[in-house]
Amino acid sequence: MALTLPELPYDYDALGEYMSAETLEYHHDKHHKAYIDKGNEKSKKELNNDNFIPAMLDAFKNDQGLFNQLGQHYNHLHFWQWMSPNGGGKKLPGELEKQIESDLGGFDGFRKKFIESGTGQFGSGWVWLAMDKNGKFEVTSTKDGENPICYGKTPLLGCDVWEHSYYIDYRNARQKYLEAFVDHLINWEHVAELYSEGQLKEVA
Ligand code: MN3
Repeated sequence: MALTLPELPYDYDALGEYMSAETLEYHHDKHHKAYIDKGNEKSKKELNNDNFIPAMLDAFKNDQGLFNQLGQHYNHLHFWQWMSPNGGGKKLPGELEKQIESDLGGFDGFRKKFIESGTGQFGSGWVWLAMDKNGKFEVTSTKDGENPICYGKTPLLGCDVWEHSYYIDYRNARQKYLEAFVDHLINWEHVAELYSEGQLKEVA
């Protein structure tokens, strides 16, 4: 066993004009696959889904070259699931909506912060909705392949702001891409799942 590339959870053309089949073919089949191949190649031990997150955190401290691949594998694994056809907008599951209301000023506050943070991330990286150890939500961005786990936080939602994620469909208009992601693509059900798993972890 080694890390493998999961299939997309929808057809390549399922996200319509918001993210084209051409983007998904390059991004999933080539970019994500390359992170997996290089991660398997660089790792001194056999990686699998169970030992992968501890290996990513170890590499974050000790092996930047390996971390780049493993961080990006984690980020993309969820990125495909953080989108769905007819997603996005204000249709938030109840518990999630309450927490976004109290910590971020509701959907509108979240939307503004998420788009600003993603637009403001200089160079390649990711923008996140994350939960800290006290269960408080925050919007943050990270560079390159980093993610909130590296900083002891739970990622609930992430959007890839590397140019390979939007250049075919939006050219250099990163803000338009982020607006489309928030308004039409976010799979809130997956965000809610990660939120309840994160709450369980805190109790345990
Ligand atoms: Mn990417």
